[in-house]
Amino acid sequence: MIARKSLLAMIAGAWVTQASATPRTAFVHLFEWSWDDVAEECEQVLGPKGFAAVQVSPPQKSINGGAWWTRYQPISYEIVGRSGNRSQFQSMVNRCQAVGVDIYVDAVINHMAASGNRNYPEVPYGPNDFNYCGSPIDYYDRYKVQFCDLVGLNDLKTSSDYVQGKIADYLNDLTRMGVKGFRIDAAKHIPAGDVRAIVSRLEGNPYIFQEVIEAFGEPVRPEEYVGNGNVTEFRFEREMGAIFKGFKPLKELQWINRKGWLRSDQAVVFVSNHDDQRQYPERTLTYKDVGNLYYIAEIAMLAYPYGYPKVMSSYYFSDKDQGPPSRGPNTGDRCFDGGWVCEHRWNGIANMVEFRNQTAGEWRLSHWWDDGSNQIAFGRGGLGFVAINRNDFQSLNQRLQTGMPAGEYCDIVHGNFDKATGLCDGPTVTVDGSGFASFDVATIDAVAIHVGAKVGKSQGGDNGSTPLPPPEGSRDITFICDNGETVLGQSVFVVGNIPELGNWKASQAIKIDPDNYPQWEGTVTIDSNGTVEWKCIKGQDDSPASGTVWQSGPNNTLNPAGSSSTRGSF
Ligand code: LM2
Ligand code: CA
Repeated sequence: MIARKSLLAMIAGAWVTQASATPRTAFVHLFEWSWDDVAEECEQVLGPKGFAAVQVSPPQKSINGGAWWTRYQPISYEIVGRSGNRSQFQSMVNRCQAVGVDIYVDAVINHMAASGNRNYPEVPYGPNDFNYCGSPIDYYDRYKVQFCDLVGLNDLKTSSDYVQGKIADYLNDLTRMGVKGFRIDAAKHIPAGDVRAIVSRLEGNPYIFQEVIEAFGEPVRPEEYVGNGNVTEFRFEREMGAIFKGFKPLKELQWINRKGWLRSDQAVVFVSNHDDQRQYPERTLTYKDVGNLYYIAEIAMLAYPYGYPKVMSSYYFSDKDQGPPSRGPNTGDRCFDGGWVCEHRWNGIANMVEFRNQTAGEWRLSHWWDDGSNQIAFGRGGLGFVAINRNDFQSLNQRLQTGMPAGEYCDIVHGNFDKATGLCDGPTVTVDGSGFASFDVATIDAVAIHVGAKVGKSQGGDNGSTPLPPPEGSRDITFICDNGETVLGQSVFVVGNIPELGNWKASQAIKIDPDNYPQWEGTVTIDSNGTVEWKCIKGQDDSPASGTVWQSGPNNTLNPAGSSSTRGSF
C-alpha cells in the first residue's frame, strides 16, 4: 500500500495539486434526510465527488405531524426534530467538515407556526413580537407581502431589536456548531433591511442565500437583497423547465445568462426545488418527467457557467403533503429503491460536479455548436466539453471542435473515472491533435469530458498534455499512532492536509500496521513541502470512512524537511 501510494504521488505530482486545488462549486439539497444519513453521505459520496455543501432541512423544533412542511412551522430554536437531535446534528457537521463538505441550514426566520395565540415560551416570543396586518398576503402589495401572515404562519416582527437578537442567537448557535451557511427561508417576506440587520449580528462570515421568488409584476424584487448575500434565481429554474420540457429549443440555453437576471456571482440556481416539484410539476422538471429530461437538465446546469448550482435530492411522493420515507436511504428505503430518489448519486449528476469544479478556471462558454434546435455542444475554454441531445427521435452524431488538449477522455456521464489509476470504466472520447472529437449522443442524453478525467493520467490537478517533472524532495516519513485499541475488523489509518494523506478525506486515509499493538506504524512517501497537519483515525479495515473515529484534540504536525517520523495518539 505504501509503494502504491508513493508511486501514485510521483505520477500525480502532488505539488501540482497543492498549487491548484480544485474549488468546490456546487451543492446539494438533501431534503428531509436525517443527520446520521447526511453524515454518511458526506463521507461516502459528497466528499469524494467534490460537492461543496449540503442544504439540510430546518433543524429547529417544529409542530408535530407527518407532512414534510411541518418543518417550516417552528415552535422553538432548540435543535431537535424528525432528522435527529442536537448531538446527531453536531456529529453530522463534524463528519461532513472532515471530508470538506459544508453544512447550510434552512433558516426559517420570517415566521413561527400557524398557531392562534402567538406565544412561543421556549424562545420566548409573545404577542408583541409579531406583526398583525389583519389580512392575507397580497403579492402585489409590498406591505402585505412582508407584514402579513404567510399562509397563516405567525409573522415575526423582524424589525424589532429583540426578535433580531433571538434570530441571531439561533443562527450563531449553529455557526458555533460549525454550520457554514444559511438559506433564508421566505426572505421575500422579510424586508431586505431587516435581513441586513440580522446578518450584521452574525458571528463569523457565514454564506447567506436568500429565497426570493421572482414573479413578474410583483413589487418586491430579488435585486433588493443582493447586498445581504446571494439570492435564488427562480427565472433560471423556469427557463430550464421551458427549454427541457420542450416549449423552447435547447439552443436557447446559449443565452440563458444574458436575460437581465441576477449576476452569476449573486445567484443560486437549480432545476427544481422542494416546493416547485410539488406545486408546479407542469412547468418544473422533476424525477417524474418522462425519459431523461430532468437528468440532462441537471447535467446542463452543472456544465453551464452561471450561478451557484444546487442539486435537488428528493424522495418519491404521490401526495404532495407526504412526508419522507420512514426508513433512511442508508438503512432501509435505499436510494433507487422507490423510497429516496437520490438524484445527486445519478452517475452523470454526481460526476458533473467534478466537471464544474475542474472547469471553474474558465468561467465562460467556448466552442458552441448547435443544430439549430435541440442538439447542442459547448466547451469551457479547453478544460471541458459537453454535448447535449434534447431531440427525442434523432441521435447526435457530430465531429466537433472541443478546444481541448489531445487525448482520450472518460465520458463521465456514462462512466466513472478512477483518479488513482487513471482508468475509465465506461465509454471514452478521443480528442485529436487539432482539438476535434467525434460525439455520438443518444436521444435525451449527454456526453461530457473534462481535463480531470483524462484516461491514463492519475489526476493530480495536471490538466495539460505535457508530462510533469518528477517531484522534488520526496521523503519517507514514519507515522506512529499510540493507544490504537481496535476491535475485530477495525484498523488505524492516517489522514491529513496533503494529497499523500488523502486531503482530510477519511475515505482516502492511509492504513498503517499494528506492529507493536496498540501502537500502529507505517511509512508514507511525502512530496509536499511545508508543514503537514494530520491525525490518526480508526475505521473499518477496507473502508476507513465507515465508522470513523478521529483522534481527539488538535492535529499532529510534521515538517517533512526536518524529520523522518511523526507521532499522534488516541
Ligand atoms: C418557503 N419558502 O418561502 C418554503 O420553501 C416553503 O416550503 C414553506 O411552505 C413556506 N416558505 C413557509 O416556510 C411550506 C408548504 C406550505 C405549508 C408551510 C407551513 O409549502 O404548504 O403550509 O410550509 O408548514 C401548511 C399548509 C397550509 C396552511 C399552513 C399553516 O399547507 O395550507 O395554511 O400550513 O397551517 C393554512
Ligand atoms: Ca414577514
